[in-house]
Amino acid sequence: WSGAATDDVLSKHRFPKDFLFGVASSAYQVEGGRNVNGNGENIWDYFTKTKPEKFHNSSNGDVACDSINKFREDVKLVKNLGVDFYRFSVSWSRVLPEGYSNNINKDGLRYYNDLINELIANGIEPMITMYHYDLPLPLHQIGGWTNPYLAYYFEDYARILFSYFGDRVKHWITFNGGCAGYGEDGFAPFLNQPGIANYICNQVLVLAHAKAYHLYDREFRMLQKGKVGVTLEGNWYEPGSFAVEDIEAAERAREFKLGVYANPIYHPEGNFPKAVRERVDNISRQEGYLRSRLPTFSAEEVEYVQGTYDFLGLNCYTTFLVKDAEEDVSEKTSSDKDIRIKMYQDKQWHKAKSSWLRVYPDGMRKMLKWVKDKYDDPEIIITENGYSDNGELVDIERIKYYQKYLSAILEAIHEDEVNVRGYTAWSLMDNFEWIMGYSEKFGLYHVNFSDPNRKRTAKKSVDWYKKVIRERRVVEIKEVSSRLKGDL
Ligand code: PNW
Repeated sequence: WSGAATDDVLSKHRFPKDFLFGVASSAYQVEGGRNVNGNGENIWDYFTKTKPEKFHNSSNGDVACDSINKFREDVKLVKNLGVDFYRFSVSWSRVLPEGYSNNINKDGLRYYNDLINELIANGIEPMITMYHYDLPLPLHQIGGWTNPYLAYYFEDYARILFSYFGDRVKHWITFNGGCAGYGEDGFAPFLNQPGIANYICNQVLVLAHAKAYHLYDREFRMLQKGKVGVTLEGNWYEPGSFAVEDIEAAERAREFKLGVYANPIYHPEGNFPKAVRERVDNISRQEGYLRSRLPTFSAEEVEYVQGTYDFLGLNCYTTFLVKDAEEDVSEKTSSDKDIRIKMYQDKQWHKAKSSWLRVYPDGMRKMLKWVKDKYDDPEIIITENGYSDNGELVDIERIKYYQKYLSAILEAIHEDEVNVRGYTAWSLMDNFEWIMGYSEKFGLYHVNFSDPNRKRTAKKSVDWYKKVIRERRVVEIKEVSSRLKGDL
């Protein structure tokens, strides 16, 4: 028994000293206060009103968790967890009501200023997502993320955020996720032009991110000394069998889902992944298009975008199984056709409330290793990970989920030497879950949505996560179960 050996054994079960723990939310999902003076309309305001049938119970985020009025209480909840940082997003249309930089809403600025100061006064680091799916309506009306000028307007918006908040904010996430709602019908703006709109959006988003990054480099980094990155969907795609075609199909899925965003920014060579380029070019030709549906980056753009990161944010919830599919030329244009796969999940994996969310923690570890190998070992922050249910206060399944996924992250850190620097639980509290409205709950805190006061109550997972953070290790459920017994 040497002391060193015991330390080593112990350390494998611990998070590194400088590892950061956090908790997340996003503006439209929690803030409410959509109808206050000076606030502009965004695509969620617009579509929840004009297409209420798209949303569970026709619900909307007009009030949501009312965080616009209750942010000081929210900060108390965050503080109670003992986390290092709070990841929240700024509502673009609250700061710039029309999306453009000529009209700044003072009340909007004041809100985020107050929130940032309240966090810092409580020893919590603010981590800001600049864009979490909530595009100002006027920008949608000029084509949204299919309009290349959005990259310029995003740069202007970024400038305003860096200028007003950059003295105190040291972690910036330009974008959350990707082009949801451009290639399917399950998300605003419900464009549903698969194989076309999502690829254009993809390119514009990547360019907009790069513009914001370069702006920070040129004008803010020296003084503010923060970090800028992007958050991407980091769900894992696992081959459905050992067959070579299925192994290749899973790799194709990763490149089409994550690689199209990550490759231009994080891959040493930049640009869209080669396999994506080839397939979309070929299939576009077969389909009779006179040009590829996948936009091209010029050589200057490839260089401009490549390397524009200080860290990579990953939202990782689940795993999909992938099988190769038959080529079917008669099928109409879509990115699914381009990828040519069948995607499914194993019915044996425990299912959460959300239709897409099944528990397979090894996917987290595999994704982290894949990203490390593919993109030259970047600094990674898990910016979302969480479990949905009906909102039970005794949320044993959520604790089990977190326990398993955090163990997978520890393995990635200690066994695979992946450079994971932080972890963020989604979400601080139950909130507006996009088209699912208030029917799926991801919160550590329960919110009573029929109470005008939107009362918050800690779930059992709060106790558990607090202990994890305090002790910097994955706490077993039985270690908090004495306190749970009365409830079980
Ligand atoms: C996240 N998938 O996105 C969002 O960033 C959050 O706003 C949201 O509340 C959370 O998911 C829970 O739904 C995801 O296809 C998008 O597996 C897609 C997937 C998962 C999460």
